[in-house]
Amino acid sequence: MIGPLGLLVLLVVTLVLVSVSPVVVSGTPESLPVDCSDLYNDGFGNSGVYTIFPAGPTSPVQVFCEMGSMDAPDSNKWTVIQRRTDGTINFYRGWEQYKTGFGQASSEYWLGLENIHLLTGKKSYKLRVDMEDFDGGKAFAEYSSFNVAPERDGYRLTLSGFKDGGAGNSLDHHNGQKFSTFDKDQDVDARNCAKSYLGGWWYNACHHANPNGEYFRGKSIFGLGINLFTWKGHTYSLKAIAFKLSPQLELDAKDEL
Ligand SMILES: [Ca+2]
Repeated sequence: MIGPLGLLVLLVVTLVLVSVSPVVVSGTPESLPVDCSDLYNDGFGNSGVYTIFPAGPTSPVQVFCEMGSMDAPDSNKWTVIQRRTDGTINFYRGWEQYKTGFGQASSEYWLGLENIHLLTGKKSYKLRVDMEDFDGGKAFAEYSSFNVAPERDGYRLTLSGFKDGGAGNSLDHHNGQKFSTFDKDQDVDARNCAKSYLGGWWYNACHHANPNGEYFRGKSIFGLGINLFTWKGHTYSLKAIAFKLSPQLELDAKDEL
């Protein structure tokens, strides 16, 4: 027979088992950070390089997170998917590289089409594109919605909700296009746009924006540089450009009403 002491021991053991079991369950794929917003909510408040898991536990990938300032805790937490700053990384690469990603999260990189596609499938994102010229000028463009389709649909780009930060709507020309590289021509032009303009991009016929073009310093040959037609035209290559995603917030939805 179990006496009162035995019952107490049994109760304590049961309570310990019940309270311990959720700890064992944590660490499941659902709890891994998908983007920088998740990391911020997990207590990581500083901007910098972090590991995220847009494709699940077996596929960690490094990104740069812009967490904003401590003074504005409700500001957007940006996951950088593309960044050019100084020309140290070669962006004239083939399909496999654009699919899986390349470069360094601490400097210049491309997150990879598969990762970007998986991200935009997990949450609804807005896109911000920040850019800078060689005279200290800055501009941006924002889109309230950004989506990249699966590879079987050519990683097709869908954008909407343009908001002008002085850079103009150059990306509109690329809305609805498939992604092209020099070894996979999916553009609508008779030429191979990626070969003609030295990048990998959602080329149309061919571009109003060439963020993955050759890194020149300012004035350069038509269309070959990091161009943004509606800001600096086709013969000026930008000093810096970055594409970043942040989850659509309820706050933004209210703002737009
Ligand atoms: Ca073509």
